[in-house]
Amino acid sequence: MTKMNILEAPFVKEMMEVTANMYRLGWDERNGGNVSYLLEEEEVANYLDLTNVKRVIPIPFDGEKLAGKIFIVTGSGEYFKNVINHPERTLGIIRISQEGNSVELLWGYSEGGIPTSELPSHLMSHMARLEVDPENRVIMHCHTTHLLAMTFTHPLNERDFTRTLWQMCTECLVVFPEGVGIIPWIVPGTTKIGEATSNKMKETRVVIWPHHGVYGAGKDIDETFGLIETAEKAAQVFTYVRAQGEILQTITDEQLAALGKGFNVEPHEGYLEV
Ligand code: 2HA
Ligand code: ZN
Repeated sequence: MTKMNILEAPFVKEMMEVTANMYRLGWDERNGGNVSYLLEEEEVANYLDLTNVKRVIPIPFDGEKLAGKIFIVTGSGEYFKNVINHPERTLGIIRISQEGNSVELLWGYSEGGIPTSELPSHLMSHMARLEVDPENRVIMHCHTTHLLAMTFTHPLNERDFTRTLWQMCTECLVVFPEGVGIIPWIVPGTTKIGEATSNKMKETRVVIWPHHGVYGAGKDIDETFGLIETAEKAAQVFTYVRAQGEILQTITDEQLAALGKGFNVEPHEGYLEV
């Protein structure tokens, strides 16, 4: 069967578009940020011969729970700025090996590249999210400017941080009723930060990396981007509010609770005083 052109595949186009948007918004300077997207085997088979493994790339952690699963992932060291013009070099389609200790390259990384240095955090987060939500397909990391800045000026406890974000824009509680998770500062790219991030991902789809950036999870690219965009917008408003001066009024806990009822979402237990 003749295969369709992979550069026309919706999942490749979505990766090109979302990385361009993230770059445009200033969230991904230089090689900052990474995205991984779980694909359906049948979908990929329309474009690629799945028996044609171009390279086998070892991974330094146990990915066995995801054996056989196929992801499109941004490449290590690549700039989001360049994905739109060089998808074949900057993106790769990988399949997790049966042993879970390597990935099989099916397409991309055309100049010898490898998956993002944050692959441990991505794959461990996929495992964690799939356990609580089988529909989860996307993990996204970026350096959202205002959320990052907030990790210097706001207490880093999850309840307070979540409450502040919820108060900054009415939409926030509806978009992330479970709140945001926050891990300690840890060296990026490590299995340790992957474990910390994925543990949080069992409870929240937004995980803040202090003084670094944010992780988001969702069922598709749009939803995950929208989630990060909403949290980042709240952090931007927080920045303006702080710069403008004294806070004279805010959304009350009663109003936040009413919002949850109105939109049929359950705010994180104990986060509202009502
Ligand atoms: O891949 O953002 O966290 C570059 C990074 C590391
Ligand atoms: Zn980063």
